[in-house]
Amino acid sequence: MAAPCVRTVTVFVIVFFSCLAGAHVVELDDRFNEARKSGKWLVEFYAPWCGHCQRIQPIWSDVGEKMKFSHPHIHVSRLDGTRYGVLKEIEYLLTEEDEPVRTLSTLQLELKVYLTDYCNTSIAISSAGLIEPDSSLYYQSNLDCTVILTVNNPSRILLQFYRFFLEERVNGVCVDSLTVFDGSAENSPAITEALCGRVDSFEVESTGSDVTLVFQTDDDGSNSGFGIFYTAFNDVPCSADQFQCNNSRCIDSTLVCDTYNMCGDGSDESNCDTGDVVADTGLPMIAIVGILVVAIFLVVLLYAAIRAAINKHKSKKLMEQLMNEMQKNVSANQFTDEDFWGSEKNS
Ligand SMILES: [Ca+2]
Ligand SMILES: [Ca+2]
Repeated sequence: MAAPCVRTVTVFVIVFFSCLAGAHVVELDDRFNEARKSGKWLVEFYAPWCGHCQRIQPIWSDVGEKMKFSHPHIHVSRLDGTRYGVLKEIEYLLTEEDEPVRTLSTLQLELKVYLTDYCNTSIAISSAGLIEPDSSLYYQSNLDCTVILTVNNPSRILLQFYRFFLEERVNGVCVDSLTVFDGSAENSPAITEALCGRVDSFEVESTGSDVTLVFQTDDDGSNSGFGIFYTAFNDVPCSADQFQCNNSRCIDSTLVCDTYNMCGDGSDESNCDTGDVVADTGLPMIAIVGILVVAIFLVVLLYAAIRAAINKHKSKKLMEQLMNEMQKNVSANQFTDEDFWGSEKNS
């Protein structure tokens, strides 16, 4: 008797997801763990800041539209890997109950650090990478984890928090928290307060060559955690093997045009020949589509106006020709009284 119940719940979830994501591609969240047990799923794992993911989006929508008719039993969908613990630039998974997950394409970020693998140690960094609590969807309980990031002098460290969701405060107090200190110890000045709950994206930078991250959790409750890009940088002048960002940060030149915004202002990704319309113009796709629609409308309007003017001119010329013809005919057919009454009337 359990199967119909599961099926009913799944249908509800699918309809709800569809409302969020549009007609052809389902936007998933962590409820996918349950929903995927029903039928086949074709999933794009994406990151909002990922240029590859933005470029593939129109294609993915097209795939969703076509498969809705050609393979209606397969759900085409997408999942924000930065929010739900799976950080891979693009990954497609075809899943079916009792079948193993098949990975068709994977491109991993190379320098990924799971914070809890390095508790109470230091990590020497030289370029850039990503920090997450661990590899699971939800961070662990009962953590008291201190990690020091260190770079060579005179470099400093930029931390970009692009997602942050820890357990909400209880009675106004953080029960799980992350705090960043500007130095190599917890008694260094704090760069951030003890952060918890949901926090919008933000960035901080060290004044020296070290930052200390302190991640503490209580014995109950969890959430999706955080994602932090770290970048080693120094101020201008930049060396020969560095790229100078528009914000005057100097970063490793290998970080240019790799789709990751490691400058903090996006300038390391702003002049890349990627064919990414969204990144090149700085406009959201909806604005570009809107501009195209308005442009097409104006062209059609201009065409209609020109055709109307041409037709009006033609009509005027035709009317003039008709009037001339009529005047000629009238002149050629002038009748005298004799034409009507004959010669007898005059006699
Ligand atoms: Ca907790
Ligand atoms: Ca970059």
